[in-house]
Amino acid sequence: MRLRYSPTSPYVRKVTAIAHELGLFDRLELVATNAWDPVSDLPADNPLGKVPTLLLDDGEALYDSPVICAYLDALVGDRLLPAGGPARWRVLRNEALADGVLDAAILIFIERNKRDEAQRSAWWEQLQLDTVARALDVMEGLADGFEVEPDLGQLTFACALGYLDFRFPELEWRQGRPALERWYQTFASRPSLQATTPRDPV
Ligand SMILES: N[C@@H](CCC(=O)N[C@@H](CS)C(=O)NCC(=O)O)C(=O)O
Repeated sequence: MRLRYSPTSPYVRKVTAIAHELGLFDRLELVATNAWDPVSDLPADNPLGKVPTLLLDDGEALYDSPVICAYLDALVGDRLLPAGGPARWRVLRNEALADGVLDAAILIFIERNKRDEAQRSAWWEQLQLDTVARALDVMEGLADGFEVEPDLGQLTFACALGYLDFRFPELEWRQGRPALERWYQTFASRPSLQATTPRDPV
């Protein structure tokens, strides 16, 4: 399998962390891809022009990160995403919650770093910040109830919080969220997360 990736994408991190958890990382051939390059060939594999994109050995392309993670998990027999029952929907909902934090944070990152200053909108940025804050408050309420065994939802939570630490330390997400902080402090030491901690390329 070939994974089109960029080194700082939190969605890519999610996929690679899950691959580590499942013992599949060595089966991924990593293909560095700049999704922002206007002449990138990425759209030939993924018309949405986004990483992560997983290319299967039969030529099929899978996107986006929830689909890729579910695929990898199915390969090894549903270890991080329960096959059915209420637990499945809870895990998927938690994944969507943390993905939503990432979606809003990425929009802020784009606004601040890729958009001309004259075009930036404080109103738009505030909408995204409010989304992040609301989602984090819900995550705070969920953190104490997490199972000891990791699942896809928890791993996505960790990638979202890691991304906030990486790009938005000034948001101080730990402030007023002691349960989430406590949970993350332990959970972030998992080898899969240590191996994928985001860093700017040197
Ligand atoms: N919902 C997608 C989001 C992926 C995404 O937004 N990736 C970013 C990199 S962090 C990207 O490729 N952006 C390029 C673009 O939007 O043109 C997923 O979960 O995979």
